[in-house]
Amino acid sequence: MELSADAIMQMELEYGAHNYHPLPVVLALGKGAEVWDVNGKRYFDFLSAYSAVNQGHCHPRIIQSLVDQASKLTLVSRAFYSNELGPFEAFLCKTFGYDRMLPMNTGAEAVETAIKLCRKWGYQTKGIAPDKATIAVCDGNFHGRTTTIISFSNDPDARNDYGPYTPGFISVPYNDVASLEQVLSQENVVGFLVEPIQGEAGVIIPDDGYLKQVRALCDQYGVLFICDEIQTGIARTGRLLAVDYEQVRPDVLILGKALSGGVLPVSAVLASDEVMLCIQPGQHGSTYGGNPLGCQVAQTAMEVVLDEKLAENADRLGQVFRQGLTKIQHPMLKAVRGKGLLNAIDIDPTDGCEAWDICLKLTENGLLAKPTHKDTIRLSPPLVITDAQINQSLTIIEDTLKTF
Ligand code: IF1
Repeated sequence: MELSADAIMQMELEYGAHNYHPLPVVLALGKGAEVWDVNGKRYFDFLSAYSAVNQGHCHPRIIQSLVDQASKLTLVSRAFYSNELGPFEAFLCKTFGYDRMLPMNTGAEAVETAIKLCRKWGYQTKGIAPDKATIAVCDGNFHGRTTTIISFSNDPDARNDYGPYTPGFISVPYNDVASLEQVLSQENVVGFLVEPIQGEAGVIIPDDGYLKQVRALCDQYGVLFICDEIQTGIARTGRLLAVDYEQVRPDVLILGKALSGGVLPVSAVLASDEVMLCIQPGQHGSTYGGNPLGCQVAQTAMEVVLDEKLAENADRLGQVFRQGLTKIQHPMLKAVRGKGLLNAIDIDPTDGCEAWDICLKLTENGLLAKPTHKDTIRLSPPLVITDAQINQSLTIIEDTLKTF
């Protein structure tokens, strides 16, 4: 007997940690840009699991690769070779133009790997004094939830009461070249970790040229440009990588989420020989990192992105979507911004109604979206969404706003 939505939500209330506050919808099925709840109600998914489902829910090619590999070999650990990892490493390095790739699982693990790699490079190549390596980060950053990563967060929810914190990080204002130069010019700075667009901060897009200037400053001061494309990468912003808009190439590229099409966690760090080979056998690892099942799924997920030209689709439909949003005349709709299909709207709370209330109403009207912070709603559908679905979604958003 199928459990009701209320029964399922009650079970989470009773038995689960309360580390999230989900919208009251219980999903059971997904296909492309659409998901269905346990009562068979259909929704357009405008969160895409925070950009992990760029290829659409349960993409047939990706699922087929999962099913085929799952009955062959899923995990052998890195104590042995598997027939899937080498080819996947070569594929990813050739696709993104790097010498080497280190496979991990979650985004946070890949960020931690990039931090360790950068520090190791600093000591071994830049001759930084022991335990003095410093990495610059940005105010408003979100790079994951581990203790080291939240140590350099300035979001109280992410950081408070988790001390003592990992030292060795210095935070600069995002999109501020002068402040960045002031820090990168200091001794012991080995890296700059940055999102090309700040996702959780509310889809904050830096000025044109910012990333080019980051690249130039990192070259000038011998600092590694570490780019977190976990949310912005894999075609989400209308290019394969968000940094492609400025034709800059980070020294360390971090991928995750849609790298494996929302099927199972696969993340990766890409770098040059000079940087990556600072880590010797036994100095870093992971039980599931590089497992053959994840390699097969991720390679297929990437092939889907390339074959179906999802970056081009995101670029074109993102413009259609933002044009449609800007045509909506409503006093609560304060601002529209985004690149490709990574978009957000700012809501002007009115009569006690705020972004959360609008998201509740959107859910009732068949569109799932969630506020990133109090007054910003992220609107990021799977990149396989069609023109018709975008237009239907714009109508839902407009009709919903009109009820406030
Ligand atoms: C949550 C949002 C939060 C990320 C970037 C690394 C990671 C993420 C740029 C870590 C993960 C997720 C985590 C999830 C909600 C979502 C998120 F920004 F996408 F909206 F939290 F800020 N770098 N982002 O966005 O990857 O370890 O999760 O695989 O933690 O609530 P992960």
